[in-house]
Amino acid sequence: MLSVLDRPSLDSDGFSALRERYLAAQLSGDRREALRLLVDEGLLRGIPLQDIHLKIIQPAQYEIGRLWQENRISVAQEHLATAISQLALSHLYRHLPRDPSNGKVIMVACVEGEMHEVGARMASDFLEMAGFDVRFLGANVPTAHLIRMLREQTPDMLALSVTMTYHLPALRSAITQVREFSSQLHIAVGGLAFNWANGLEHDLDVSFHGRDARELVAASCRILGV
Ligand code: B12
Repeated sequence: MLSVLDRPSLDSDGFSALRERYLAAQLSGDRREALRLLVDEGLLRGIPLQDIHLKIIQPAQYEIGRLWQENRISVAQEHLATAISQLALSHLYRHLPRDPSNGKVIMVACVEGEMHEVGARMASDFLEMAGFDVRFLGANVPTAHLIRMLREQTPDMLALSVTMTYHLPALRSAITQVREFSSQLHIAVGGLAFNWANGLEHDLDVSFHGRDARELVAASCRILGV
């Protein structure tokens, strides 16, 4: 059976045109236009939600990062643009197509100190589309409180997100403390930091490392046998 994550979509030219217009709306701070593009010209024209996430919002956010790094936009403009993507994700959340529930619970958190939460949030939405029950804890989760929550409501898998390489010690510490609590709990790790720390995943006591939300879903299905 086809999953909701396998539907056909636009060609690459169609995506880049829509992405450019979305980015322009973000940069001008036009929330209405940004949402109109994603909903009226995306969703309602049959573009699958996972493509809106991975081929429009994610690359637009990366482009915002590039413009910021090159000092072509200010921190304030980055905040404005990111707030629009957060609004869009909230709005699109209501429209997520969902496979039937598979009964498995996945907890998703950014490690202590990590403020980049958009990727973890997107990964959470993808897991939900695939039928997982998700507990999304957001940015900067103190490790002691993460462990406390794991004790209170142990999930089938924990997914940890890290963007800044200087948060990798926090990731290692979180994994060590989770292992003291349970040597069996599946742990998935991901986020941009792994692009800059090649091969690190082999050195960690985890079940899976992945580059994007789609890979996380595939691995979660495999590891949890659904
Ligand atoms: C928005 C943003 C911020 C916002 C974040 C707000 C928020 N609520 O999330 C704020 C302003 C807080 C911020 C702060 C900083 N930022 Co910033 N930020 C960004 C920006 C522009 C976009 C991030 C984003 O939204 N990405 C979109 C999501 C969808 O992509 P993603 O995170 O990669 O997630 C995908 C995958 O990685 C994966 N994934 C993610 N998590 C997980 C988990 C698992 C288990 C798996 C399998 C997969 C997975 O799946 C996701 C979906 O496909 C990036 C640019 C970039 N290239 O990412 C810079 C960027 C990451 N930031 C950067 C920097 C330098 C900083 C600061 C240090 C700036 C400063 N001087 O203060 C601080 C650090 C803050 C901190 N303590 O963490 C640099 C990092 C450069 C580097 N090499 O280290 C970047 C790359 C910008 C740049 N080009 O210079 N930032």
